[in-house]
Amino acid sequence: MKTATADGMVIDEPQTEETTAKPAVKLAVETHARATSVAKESKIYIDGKFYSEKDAKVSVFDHGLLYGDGIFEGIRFYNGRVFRLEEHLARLWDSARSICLEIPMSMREMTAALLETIRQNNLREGYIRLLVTRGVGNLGLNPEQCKRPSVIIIATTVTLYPESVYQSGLTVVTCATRRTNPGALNPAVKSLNYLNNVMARIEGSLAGADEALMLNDAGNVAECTADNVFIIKRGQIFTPPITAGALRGITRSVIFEIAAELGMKVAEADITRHDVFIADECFLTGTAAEVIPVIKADGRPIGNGKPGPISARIIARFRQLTRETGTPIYN
Ligand code: PXG
Repeated sequence: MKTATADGMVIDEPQTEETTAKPAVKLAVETHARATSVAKESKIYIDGKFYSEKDAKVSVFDHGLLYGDGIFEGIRFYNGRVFRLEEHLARLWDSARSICLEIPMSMREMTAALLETIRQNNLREGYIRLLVTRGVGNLGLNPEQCKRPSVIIIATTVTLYPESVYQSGLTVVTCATRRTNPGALNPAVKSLNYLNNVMARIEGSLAGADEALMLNDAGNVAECTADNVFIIKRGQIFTPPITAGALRGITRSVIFEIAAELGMKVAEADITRHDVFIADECFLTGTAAEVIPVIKADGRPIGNGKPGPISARIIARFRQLTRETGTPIYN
């Protein structure tokens, strides 16, 4: 059954018939209900319609799947408000322009679709994954065959790290996998091709670290696999410039604002591993990770090996901003 929303979007109602396959072996006694049996199915937006998780599918000929040809955003919402929505959409449109992809709706329509997706899922706190794929084409990589890009919006809950890690801090290692050279694929484009980051993430995990520090071709720090990097030395805050191969992180830009409020300035400067080793404090920023202290890099404790006081002040202010500002979802 289909219902139209106030925004004119069509929603596929969840099917009522039982579609789950019967288990091959039925347990004689169910001692307690499993979480999966009561978990609410999320509703996923694909090209103007909402689908249940099991029906939310894309074509195997979508170039997003075949070539990682597409773009995405990860966006958080807190306390019934979407945090920095305009900035995320502006970056999405920049990514699209850079790869010659035409987003098949206006920014206003995208905002309406995104807010409606959160409402459909009855969430006040969570994470949005917004994708625009090149769309369905043939097996050739030429995007001319792809007639229409697809828009997918997934709203879910998220806890990347437990609260204790924000208190105790993360460990990082430098990985051998270099951040892609901007001349090959510019890291400023938030594309669906994240294999470079995935490889770095695997290296970090194999080395037993929480995150991996990625260097650029010049050997300077670019960023971590899904987060920007900041260091603090003698009361001054530094972060690599975008030209070092860092994504223009939305959380990164919030740190610039918070620093100014605290009477500090963030210098965009090339940073080496040495600079990280001798830093007094270090923290990472990202939509999913938020602002999180780093206490060890390549086995060297940073500062006294504990999250630093300036990082703590920045984290506190960041949390306040996330709870008190943003685009309202309900009203
Ligand atoms: N660098 C890269 C490479 C990223 O992908 C950031 C920095 C931080 O940017 P924002 O705008 O979020 O402050 C990102 C963020 C995750 C995850 O699970 C995050 C990203 C992509 C994929 C997964 O944390 N993007």
